[in-house]
Amino acid sequence: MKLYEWDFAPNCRRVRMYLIEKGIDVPKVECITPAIVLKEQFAQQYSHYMVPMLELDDGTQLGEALGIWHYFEALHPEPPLMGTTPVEKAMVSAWERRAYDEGLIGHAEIFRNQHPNFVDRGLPGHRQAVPQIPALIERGKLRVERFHQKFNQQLANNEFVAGARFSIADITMVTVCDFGHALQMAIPADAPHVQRWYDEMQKRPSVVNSRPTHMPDGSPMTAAA
Ligand SMILES: N[C@@H](CCC(=O)N[C@@H](CS)C(=O)NCC(=O)O)C(=O)O
Repeated sequence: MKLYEWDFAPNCRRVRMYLIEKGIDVPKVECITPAIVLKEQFAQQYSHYMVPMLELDDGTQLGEALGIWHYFEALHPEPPLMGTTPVEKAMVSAWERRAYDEGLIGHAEIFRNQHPNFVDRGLPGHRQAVPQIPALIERGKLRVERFHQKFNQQLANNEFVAGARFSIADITMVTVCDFGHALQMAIPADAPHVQRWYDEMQKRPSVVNSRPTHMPDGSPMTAAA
């Protein structure tokens, strides 16, 4: 089994943090070149052309962080990270999806539409040119503002993102906050409950040990304050 990934990529971190929480060790293959393009060999091998991708020993390729989580959750149910009761499972899925759609994609809109290495690569997973759209940078910022307000409200009444237990919703949310830090977008001062939760998260080895080591340009990554 091998996990194909890119150290900086937020979606790869979602899987790394999950694996550490579960205590599962999977050999990793770094797939990015210094020009911040996925290696040609990986592109030849995997038609979806995105990381993370988990390749099983029989050659089966599992894509999407969510798909990879489901695979491991079925094999290793303890500790549960995707909920146990019907209500808990629904809440975890909903809050994880909100963190992804509103937080991760909001930041990705800013990152991909402004980074000089992503000219004509406005979306991941395409080998044909996809132009950057500068207007999406401003829209991404609005999306991120609304995301922090929504999660601040949720965390005012809950210890963890989806309720009383740490879950994949927290994993995606940590990833989003640190992606924001890399883009120099701190947790806003008017989101104190997000900041309280974020500070608590720093006590988890999975958070500390899954952090990317380098920015896309190769400079060392610093921890958020
Ligand atoms: N929906 C996918 C998204 C995967 C994705 O967007 N991966 C990005 C890295 S975060 C990627 O492969 N980027 C390669 C590129 O931009 O060329 C998931 O949740 O795993």
